Amino acid sequence: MPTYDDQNIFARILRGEMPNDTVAETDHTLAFRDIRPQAPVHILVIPKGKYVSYDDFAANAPDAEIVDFHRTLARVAAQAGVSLDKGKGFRAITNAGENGVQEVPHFHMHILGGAPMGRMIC
Ligand code: D5M
Repeated sequence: MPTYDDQNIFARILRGEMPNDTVAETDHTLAFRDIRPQAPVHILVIPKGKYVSYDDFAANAPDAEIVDFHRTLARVAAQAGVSLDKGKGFRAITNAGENGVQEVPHFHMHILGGAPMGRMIC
């Protein structure tokens, strides 16, 4: 697992060093709008803990942080009007590492919705 880089942009957001458009916050999780939206709704959900990628988070985060992360993601999707009970659905994805084309090395999931996403290649 790569070493966590304290200077990555999401670490700076969590330290309050960078502005962001927060939509939800809990003790363990922060959700904010993506600065380069690729869909009408494009929100990033990140743990406050220092996890490089999905596999780091899933293997090493305490259960309470993992549960809070997923509950927050679902709540944010509902608040944004894209959950199945409020809207027409969404895509939740994470990019990990070089082949996943992960730009920011702090684990995050993208919520994408508000329009049909198109079929994925697999
Ligand atoms: O995607 C990283 C995502 O993070 C990409 O969609 C742009 C977004 N990004 C980068 N900097 C910011 C700031 N400052 N605020 C909000 N969103 C940001 P990935 O390829 O999954 O690592």
